[in-house]
Amino acid sequence: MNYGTVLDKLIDILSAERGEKAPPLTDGQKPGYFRALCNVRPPEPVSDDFLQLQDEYLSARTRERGVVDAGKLKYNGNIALWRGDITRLNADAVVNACNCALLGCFIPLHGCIDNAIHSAAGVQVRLDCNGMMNGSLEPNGRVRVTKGYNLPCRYIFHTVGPQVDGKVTDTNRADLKNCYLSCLNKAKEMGLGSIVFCCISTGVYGYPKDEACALAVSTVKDWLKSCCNSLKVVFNVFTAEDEDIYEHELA
Ligand code: AR6
Repeated sequence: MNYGTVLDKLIDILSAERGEKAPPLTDGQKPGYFRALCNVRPPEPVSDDFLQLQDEYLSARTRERGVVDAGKLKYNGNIALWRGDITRLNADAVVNACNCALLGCFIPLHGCIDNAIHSAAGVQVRLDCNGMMNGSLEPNGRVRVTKGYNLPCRYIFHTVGPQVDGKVTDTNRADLKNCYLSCLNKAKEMGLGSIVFCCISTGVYGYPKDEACALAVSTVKDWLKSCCNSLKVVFNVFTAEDEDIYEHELA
């Protein structure tokens, strides 16, 4: 599908907000330019016209990426492992790995999951987060919930993992464990049927991947055993390296 005209309008609206005029762009450059404008956009009110066009565009992009039904993955007990882009998963909740401002990633086209989720879901997510945070900072290991908007999932669970500087500390471990527990408890409280975890803290925040995986898997398994046996839990990995680590840990 050619989104040229829709993107022209969206880019014009966001450029005008910044007091700029968009440069001449090829059709190939427009999606990235629009995403970058959304990434840097402060959480200020936006017009209904913009939202209608944005939702038309982003929901079409979501369909194009190909929606994957979390309920149909291969489960071992209640747990499945899936490699791919989390913005394709249709589940009750997907977990986003955030920073403490909880407003998403402001770096244009950055490769983190926070950027991927906000960019695919729409500017409404930053607005909702801003409404909840109101300038405060989110402690590590908790969870905040927004709707999924143009993602296939119903809800986004926003959690802040620990940043590891050198050696993993006991506080880092407790914080990461609390990210998983807070999300699992919230899913149970909301009566959800499925939740997708990304590899929290193991990218920009530098938590060693194998240690984080061992903690994630043991925390989820223990929780399922003692608290709830009906929730489906998906471990979502993005890289081949993480897939190997999780396959080994889950075996
Ligand atoms: N789908 C699934 N997993 C992904 C995707 C995706 N589209 N993109 C990345 N990952 P990171 P952190 C994986 O760095 O370490 C942000 O800027 C990636 O391979 O996104 O918790 C926040 O705003 C890795 O396994 O999150 C914070 O400032 C995992 O997501 C900071 O990064 C987490 O990597 C948080 O750092």
